[in-house]
Amino acid sequence: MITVIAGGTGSVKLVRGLAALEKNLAVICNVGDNIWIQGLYVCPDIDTMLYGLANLLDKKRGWGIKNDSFNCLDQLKKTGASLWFGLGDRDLSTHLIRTSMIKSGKSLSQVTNFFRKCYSIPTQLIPATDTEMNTTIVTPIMGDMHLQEFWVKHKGRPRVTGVKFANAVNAKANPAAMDAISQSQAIIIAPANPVSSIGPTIALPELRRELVRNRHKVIAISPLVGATAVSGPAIKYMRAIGLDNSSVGVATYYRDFVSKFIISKQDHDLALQIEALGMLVYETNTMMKEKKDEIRLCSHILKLVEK
Ligand code: FO1
Repeated sequence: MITVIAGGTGSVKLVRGLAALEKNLAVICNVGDNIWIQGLYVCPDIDTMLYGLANLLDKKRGWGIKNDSFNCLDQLKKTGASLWFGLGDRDLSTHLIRTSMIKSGKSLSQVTNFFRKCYSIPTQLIPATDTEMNTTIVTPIMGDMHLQEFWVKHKGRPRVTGVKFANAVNAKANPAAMDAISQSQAIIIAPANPVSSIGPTIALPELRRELVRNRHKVIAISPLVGATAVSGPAIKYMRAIGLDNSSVGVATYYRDFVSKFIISKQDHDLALQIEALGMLVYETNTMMKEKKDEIRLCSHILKLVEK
């Protein structure tokens, strides 16, 4: 069994590639970007994974359902609601069902498994925790705000001086995630925003301890090529928490629990600095533009697992 620790869009590509090569796959999903909007519980990274694996994802946007419309949102705006979060009409069906299941006492794990079965997805999808927690962005001028407020409402513009994972210390790691880590042949950290996509999961104390215990099995792929993030505000968050804005910064963030680190060939010059953190470094083409790139990178990763 292979377990992936995942975030949103970039992670879907990796999981799709791995799923094509390995049947027994589990994905531990980020829950830090979950948010209540208009009384609905929205779980963007879980949904991106569900839609991506069900071939429903709007690949251009990287979130939501392809060919979706926004009539409900437009109508809500006509009633004066301040709606800065783009909930599509089809996507809304997920949030409506999820919210009613959660309100009737089901856990996020049960709800996620329900959707997984609806879409006939063989990969196990495990929310990192069933406890509600969220990622807070610290800005010096506008104060603390939810990650979605920072990224979507304020378009990622405010200066950032910190990132906090509210409630992570009190959140119980999902027992299924703990089992997946201990029983897997390898744990793969997807090439995702290290702070906002992977950060909330590794901030769960029990889960982090389990990763540290299994460090020899943990492989990470850097989401950076040079000082550029493949997408999103990774560099901004990394700087805010005092990390170097390069693959060395990502490796430093993961050093306690990662033993093999994959970087872009273009970052060859950083290999020695990363090795000095006690990791084996592998260089390859880490970009996944097309399906064949997903398979190529994942085959490379699986070869490292066999070593
Ligand atoms: N991202 C945006 O930039 N604008 C949106 O209006 C938006 C809506 C949205 C709705 C559902 C969903 O699952 C994701 C959505 N995202 C939107 C993406 C999301 O903000 C982030 O990119 C992820 O949380 C980070 O992985």
